[in-house]
Formats: sequence, C-alpha cells, structure tokens
Amino acid sequence: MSELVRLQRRDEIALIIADNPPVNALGQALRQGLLQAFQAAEADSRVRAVVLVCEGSTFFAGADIKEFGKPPVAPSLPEVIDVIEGCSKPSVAVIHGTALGGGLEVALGCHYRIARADARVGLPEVKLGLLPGAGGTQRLPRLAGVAKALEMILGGAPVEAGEACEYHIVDELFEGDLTDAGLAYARRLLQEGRGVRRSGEQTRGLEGTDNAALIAARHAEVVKRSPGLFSPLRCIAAVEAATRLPLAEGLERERELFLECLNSPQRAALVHTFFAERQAAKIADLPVDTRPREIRTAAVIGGGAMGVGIALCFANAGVPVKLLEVGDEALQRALQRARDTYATSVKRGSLSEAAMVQRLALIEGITDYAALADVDLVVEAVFEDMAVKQQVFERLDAVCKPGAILASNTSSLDLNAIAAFTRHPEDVVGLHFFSPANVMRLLEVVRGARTSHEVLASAMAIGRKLKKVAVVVGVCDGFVGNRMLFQYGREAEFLLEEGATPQQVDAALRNFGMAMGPFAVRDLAGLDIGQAIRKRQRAILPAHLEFPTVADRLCAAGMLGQKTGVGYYRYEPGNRTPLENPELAPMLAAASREKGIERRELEERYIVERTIYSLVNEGAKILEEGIAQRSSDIDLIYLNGYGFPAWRGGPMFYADSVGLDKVLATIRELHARCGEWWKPAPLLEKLAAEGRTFSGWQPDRAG
Ligand code: 3H9
Repeated sequence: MSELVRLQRRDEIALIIADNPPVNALGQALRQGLLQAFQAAEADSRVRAVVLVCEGSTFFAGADIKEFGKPPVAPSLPEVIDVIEGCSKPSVAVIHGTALGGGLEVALGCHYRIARADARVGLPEVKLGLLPGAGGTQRLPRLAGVAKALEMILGGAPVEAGEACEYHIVDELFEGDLTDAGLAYARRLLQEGRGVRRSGEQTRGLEGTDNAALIAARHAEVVKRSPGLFSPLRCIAAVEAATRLPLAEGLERERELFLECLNSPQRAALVHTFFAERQAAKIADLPVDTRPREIRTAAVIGGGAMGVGIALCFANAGVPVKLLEVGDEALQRALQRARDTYATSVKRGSLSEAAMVQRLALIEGITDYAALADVDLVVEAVFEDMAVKQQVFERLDAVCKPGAILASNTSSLDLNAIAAFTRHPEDVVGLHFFSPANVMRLLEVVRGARTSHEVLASAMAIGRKLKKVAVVVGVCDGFVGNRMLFQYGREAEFLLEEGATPQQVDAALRNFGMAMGPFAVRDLAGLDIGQAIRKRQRAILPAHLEFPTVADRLCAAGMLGQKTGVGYYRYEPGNRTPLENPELAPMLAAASREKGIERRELEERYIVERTIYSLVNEGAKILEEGIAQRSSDIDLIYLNGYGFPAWRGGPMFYADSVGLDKVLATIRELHARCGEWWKPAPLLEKLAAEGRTFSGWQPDRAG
C-alpha cells in the first residue's frame, strides 16, 4: 500500500484513509494507493462494505494541478474511479472540507456519499481551462440533472453540502467525527440490505426535462458571454454526450474533450494564474516569524466614490469602519452612496435585506479626526494632491494611537514622501484599491522604503480578509499597474495618429480578449483624469520624447467622455453605447498632419503588438528594478485590475508563450521606427538572448 493511503479493517468494513497534505490532491502516489486499497478490499472476503475518508482539512481537492503538462503516469484517475465504481461491495465517501474536481469525481465513483454539514462540493475545472475529466460530466448530470450539472461545471463554484443533498449529489449530512459517521452509515447500509448503487447506472437526473433545449440555451449563452474561451463549449459537449450515450461511451467522449483542453494554451495560462495567486502571498525577504497586527477596526478618510467603495469592502468583510468626511453635508452624501450601492445589490438579488442592514450598521460616519484615536488601520482616499495628503497624514499622525497602520490609496504619488509626513514612516503602507473598490479584486500593496515587515504582513493579511488579490509593489510613478497603463494608453493614442479610429483599436484589443478597449475605458473614467497624469509625465520625462495629442485636443474641446456625453465616442443621454463622434475625425486628421504622418490602414495584429508589447517592455523594466517581486505578480495585476484576458495568463506570461525572442524582434522594429519609447528593456534582451522566460527568472538568480 502507498504511504499516502492506509487500509484498516473494522469488523466487516474496510476503512480506507487517504492522507496527502495540504489538500489531498490526487497525485500519482495517492491514485496508486487508492487503487490498491480498493482492490484489496474487493479481494478480502471478510469485507462487506468500504468507507473512504481523508485526513487533514479537506476531502480530495482534485487532481494534482502540478502534474498537468507533464507526461501522464499510470494509474490515471478515470482508471481508479472505474475500479471504485466497479467494486462489488457498497462504498461510502465521507466528505469534509471541499470535495473539488477529481475529488468530487472520486466521491461520485463511490456508491454513497455523506458530507459534513459545513462541507462544499464542486467541479472547478473550467477555471483551469479544463473540464471534469474523471467522469464528472457523465455522473453528475445522471444524479443532479443536466441544468444543475451545467451550472456547476460551467460556473465552477462549489455548492454547500445542504444544496448538494437536495440535488442527490450527497445522500446525507452529518456532524462530528468523520470515521464514526462513515462506519455508522456503512453499517446501516448493511443492516438495511442496501447494496451497490452506481452513479453511472442512474438515470433519474436525465429524465423528465428537455435536455436538448437546456443545452442549446447554455451553449448560446457561453458563445455570447465568453467568446474566446476554449473549455466551456467542451464542457457542454461532454454533458451533452451524457444525455444520449451509455456511460462507457460518454466517458470516452469526455476523455477526448478533456485531453483537448489539457493540451490547450489556455489551460497552461489558467494554471499559471492559479499558482500566481498563491505565489503572490509570499514575500521573499519577510522573516517567517513575522506576525501581522490584528485589525479589528478600520477607518477611511474621504467619502468620494473610492472612499465609499473601500468602506464597503471593510463592511462586507465584517470589519467595523469609520468613514470620515470634512462636513456633514459631504458625509451624508457619502453614507447615501453606501446605502444606494447596497440597495442596488438587494434589488439585483445578490445581497439579502438582512445582510444589507448588518453591513450598513458596521459603517459609522464621522467628521472629526478625534474619533480615529482607537482605530487599528486608516486608509486615506482623498484627492490626488501631495499638499492635501500632507494635511491628512499630519493630522492622522497626531490623533491615531501608536501602532495604528496608516495607509494611502494613492494611485501614483510618492508613498515615501507621504510616509515622511508622519513620525512613524514604518507604519505607513500603500493600499491601492481599484475602482469600483467593492467590486475589483486587485489590491496593490505598496511597500515604502521604510514600511516595517509587520505592517507589510498586516497589509497582506487585510487584503486576504477583504477577499482581494493582494500584490506587493514598490514605489515608483504609477506603481506597477498604472505605470504600465501609461505606456499602453500612449501607444493606443499614437495608433490614432497613424491612421486608426478608436473603434478599430478597441475592437482589435477586445478581439485579443481585453474586457474593454482603451478608448472606451478612457471615456468611462473621464479624460480629465488622464490629463493631470499626462501633464506630470511631461514635466518629469526627457524633453526629446514625443507625446500624442488627441486626448489633449478632446479635453480642450470639453469632450471628457461619458460624463459630458462625448469623448472618443458620442453617447445618447442615459445610454452607454459608444457611437461615432463626428467631431473626432477632423481632430485625428489635424493631429496626423501636424506631425507629418500620412494616415494609413492599420492591421489588427499591429494594433495588438504595439499596445500589448508596450506593457511587456515596461513590465520587464519593473521586474529588473525590483518594483514587482516576480513576473506572475505583474500578470495578476493586469488580470485582476485591467481586464486582461484570464486565458492569456497576463502580459508577461503571454510574452513568454509567444517567445521572448519574437517579442524582442518586434520591439526592436518598433524602436527603429517609432523612437525612444520603445528602447528594449535590458532584462528582455538578456532573457531573449539566453532563451529564457520571465516566469523562469528570479532576481536573486539573475546574475
Ligand atoms: C481536476 O481535478 C481534474 C479532474 O477533473 C480530471 C483529472 C483527470 N493540486 O489554495 P490554498 C496547493 S483539476 C496541487 O492556498 P486554501 C496550493 O498550490 C483540479 N496543489 O489553500 C497551495 O500550495 P502552496 C480541480 C494544490 O485553504 C496549497 O495547496 N481542483 C491543489 O485557501 C494550499 O492551497 C481545484 O481546482 C491541487 N489541486 O484553499 C481545486 N490545490 O502552499 C484547487 C491546492 O505551496 N484548490 N494546492 O502555495 C483550491 O481551490 C484551494 O486550494 C482549496 C484550499 C479550496 C482546496
């Protein structure tokens, strides 16, 4: 027997115990152990039933994701589950924690399933660019029905044990000890003469509904909502096979479709993202014994859209939060904004009335800094102006208790200068939320030159508590996300001067997979915001660098985007659909003429390379400067804050998958033709010359 699986006999019951920390992932040794244990139970004539439990915090959390992309080693999970389901003695899976992916598939291979009341089960493979490839697409619809199976397989979110019970995925809930519950259930089975009951032989879930219509509807929805995604349509095809083929043939079809997904570049990108999220939490130079400070109460300074959004984040996480505005009128407006946001969620059905009341009770409006004396963390979210920040931080420094963490939500100002306004720069950190703060998952945690280890660890912990993807970044203009965005936006504008229209650029980048095109984003945010940043950039960047002029022309004409009804596009009142702005064409023509550019048709590929590679080149500089810890952190920032397509893995992973030599060759061409902005990053040149990737590079091994 494998070291990861133990087999014990308890009277006439075989107890199989799996133990593969941290999450009982079904790697090769565990699969081998399970196979042998079930075979041994089958062969032992004294055994009349089998109970399967897992040690540790969870039932099997799925296949071992680290094995994907490597040569397969037998036995495969489908082979193991075949043996489990084929066993002639009834088996019981005892689920606790999360039975996910291959883990739920193992449970579905068992003849009965019981779950601890707080357990959850799910098939999240789609999030990794896969489909459930060990029978999940065939067995789940047979038990839970096609509609529920498609919901779980396409959505990837786990369901609570109680719900799983309603849908016949689980037979019974229990509380208390896993082994006791499993053995008691197996004894009852034997007493009641209930024998083998194979999920694969059930048909209840497939009967009584128009499965073809359900499948067609989900198919149409996926085509509309997730164009470009590889695995969802294959998930549907596999479930469709379950509705018309016998189990064995359905499993074969599932296997074919699974292998297509496994070998797709999208799977590689999404698995990269899975590990990137877990890596981001690791900070190389943080001593392992660093203890985060406890954050029991928080405060937000500034009740604008950003400040209110941040306050909502705390309330959503159950943390009492004080929201400070300068006068009562502004405060009441801010509190009303909070109420309105929750009311919209209640109307949409995503929040209960009771939860809204509870969360609003956690938000206390204040106008007096003195009320901040007892809070553990303050997040400043006031106007982006150093003089205003100075006032705020000096006042915070005067009133907050020793050890309170003082955070700034600045998106581009120098955090070290802000920290210097206080007597405790070691307690100052940046918490850069993205708008709308209560929706966007990204949190840039800005580490100042003097931010203490403890404060950094606390900032990461609060990020986790707020359910954000928290990524550590260093201090520079724009940090990681906006510093790269500056390059991207500038190149998009240059494309307008070369001959493209906003429609063409936006469409090319949407086809690439970006959630929105750059000009639609600018119109949404307001062109005046970018104007302040452009002014500052011009003041600090070398004079020989050339800037595009279209945005400034629009600003000068009062065309600031959606808020004025016209920007790069025109908008009908109350409608966000972008229409052509007829006044733009002459502006573009003038911008080109003044620079002596003859406007020309631009290819989609050129548009994509010119914008996306500007992100890559700047990302390489950011990496080399140590502003980001690793390339996957940059990827996470773009995936979670800037609408970069998840299935491309982020800009740095995308560049790795294109090949850094090819990316560099294009950047060199652009450098020769478009000037100094395109000077290749030295790190990119070095890695391309050595045939390496950003993912494989680490600063300490850089040499
Ligand atoms: C599948 O099953 C395919 C089959 O249908 C078909 C096969 C033929 N493998 O998230 P955490 C690591 S696809 C390997 O921080 P939590 C993780 O990297 C799979 N490693 O803990 C981390 O390592 P480190 C379908 C895994 O408590 C450590 O465990 N299943 C796996 O916040 C702790 O993870 C899934 O997609 C894995 N499967 O959350 C489930 N899972 O410490 C993926 C975790 O070195 N897993 N690790 O950074 C999860 O959703 C969460 O990990 C879970 C625990 C909810 C289980």
